[in-house]
Amino acid sequence: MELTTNKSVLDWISEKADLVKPDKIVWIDGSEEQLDGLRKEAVETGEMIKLNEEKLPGCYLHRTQPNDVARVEDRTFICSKKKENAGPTNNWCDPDEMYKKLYDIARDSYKGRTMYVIPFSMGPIGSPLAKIGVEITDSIYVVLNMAIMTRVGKAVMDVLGDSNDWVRGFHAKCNVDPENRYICQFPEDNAIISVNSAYGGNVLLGKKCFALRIASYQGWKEGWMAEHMLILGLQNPKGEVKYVAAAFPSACGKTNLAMLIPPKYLQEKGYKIWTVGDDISWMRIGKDGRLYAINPENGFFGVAPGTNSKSNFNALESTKKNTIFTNVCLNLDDNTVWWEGLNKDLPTNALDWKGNKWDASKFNKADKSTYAAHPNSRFTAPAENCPCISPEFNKGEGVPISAIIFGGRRAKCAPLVYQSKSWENGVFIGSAMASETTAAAAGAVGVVRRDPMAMLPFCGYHMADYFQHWLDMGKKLGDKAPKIFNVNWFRTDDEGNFIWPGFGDNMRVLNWIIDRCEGKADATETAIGYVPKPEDIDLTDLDMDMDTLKSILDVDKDTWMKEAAEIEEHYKKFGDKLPQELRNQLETLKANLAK
Ligand code: GTP
Ligand code: SPV
Ligand code: MN
Repeated sequence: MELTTNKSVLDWISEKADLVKPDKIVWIDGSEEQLDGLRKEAVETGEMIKLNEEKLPGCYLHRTQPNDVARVEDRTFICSKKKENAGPTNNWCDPDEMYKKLYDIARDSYKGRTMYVIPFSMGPIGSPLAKIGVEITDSIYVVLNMAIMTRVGKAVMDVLGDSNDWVRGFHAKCNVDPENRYICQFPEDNAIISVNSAYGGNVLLGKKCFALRIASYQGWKEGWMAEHMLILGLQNPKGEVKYVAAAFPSACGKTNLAMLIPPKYLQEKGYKIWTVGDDISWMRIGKDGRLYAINPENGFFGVAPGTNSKSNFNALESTKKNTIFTNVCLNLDDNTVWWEGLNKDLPTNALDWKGNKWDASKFNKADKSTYAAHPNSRFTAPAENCPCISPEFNKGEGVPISAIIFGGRRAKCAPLVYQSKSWENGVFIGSAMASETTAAAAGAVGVVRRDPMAMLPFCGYHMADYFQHWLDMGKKLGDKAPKIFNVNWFRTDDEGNFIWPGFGDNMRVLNWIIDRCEGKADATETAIGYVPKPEDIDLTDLDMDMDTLKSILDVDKDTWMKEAAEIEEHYKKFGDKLPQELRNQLETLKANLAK
């Protein structure tokens, strides 16, 4: 049954149905009854494996094609009418040409299949910060993931009414051919088309395609921001909660920081972290002039490897019911799941992420081909499962942001934490951010690349316009702007070991950040910004000496001279469009380093 009389929606669906020729069309109404029917169907066809109902109630395992395990940046396009509007950091194609190519690929591809129509809301249904989309797909896996990651069903269409303000998401699995795989955004048409993939960020179109690529463009036009940021609330012993948003590139620690459990001595004092979001933040200036953020998602599509009861207790808890696991290892002994870093009990009777018998005795940490779970294997878990989900999570008005944090994986160079000297200087730091690449995207891992604001793969328009938008937002916010910081949990020693313990101990850094926002902590002014006095990072109960701490707070002039030269190179890409303010910031940095 159709869930709306909205003509723009119905016309779009019938147009797409004429193209792909499904056997039937099914609207996703959001009912548990309907979703359960789909789960059963997916188990019958082998698309999903039902896991141990006692140990993992309502949980399933899904395996994707081995050639379809991550986002594909080289096949992701921003199809704005003018090439200039996609900018130098995006792949671009003329929209008419791309529509034709994609329609030719998708034509008749639903024959023998069902077209599922998923009405979804990014953000609490009816929230002034929320936006609506409709995704059509021929994959039950996509339906079931979208039902966790977003708010789906009839209530969404009721809020939409007969408005034309909704995002069109068209997914066709086709035959998952990597040579014909395309993930295309058409920002001026509010449209997304994804073909020949069935994996995560490529096909859960509410996530990166809408909530970042399309939404960043909408935010630019409408005066708000869509960012690749977690949102957390830090509660102090007085019970006050301060909110922080942090942008780290994919697989660089957002989910972990968002769900952090403070070290014991801080818990005992009364510190606690509340999770609002772990991946995406939509932010608008509120009536009081401050920046307010919502998490547009309703679940976590988190990295499985490395998640355990110590590193991320709350994430692990979130996956214990009603969760879909993708590309992890299946433990045949008790029909549960396993991944590298879950625990030390390597399963002896198991299938690896490809479904082949796994030989634990051949496991070699240095050789990823011996792993049981894919390095980018994931869990899709409902946010409501998270023990530390913020009481503000479902509130449509969002939470006021006190601090914005940028960060990435840098073995050398960036200190543990530093504060920008101003909003403009913070935008400079974000625009120059670099990080080592991870398994979240297809391609080489561990290569340092510039990833401005962790948005390189996700900005839906010209990145120089995006920088200018950040600068403009800062002007509007004035003295109510959040303070901007940079962190790096990933400095390594000569043997390549991480120096900073990370995870829960990152709370020590968050506390310094909040203290700085409140004018309570001192700092040393350096060429790059304000660095903590070593004695202001609390090392209680930590096996770390002052000299080691000093070594990761250090700003090495030679290293930073090289860094400045690389930033200059990076900026060349943007030519004349680079905001003058950022050029000035770079000149100031160089001058400070030369002093
Ligand atoms: P996406 O979902 O891809 O956007 O990733 P994310 O930014 O949410 O990253 P996530 O929190 O899932 O962490 C990715 C990997 O980094 C995991 O293997 C973590 O164990 C590891 N990690 C997270 N935080 C830390 C930290 O503080 N220190 C160290 N050394 N590793 C960390
Ligand atoms: C990321 O890569 O940043 C993710 C996973 O959060 S995906 O949804 O695949 O983009
Ligand atoms: Mn992400």
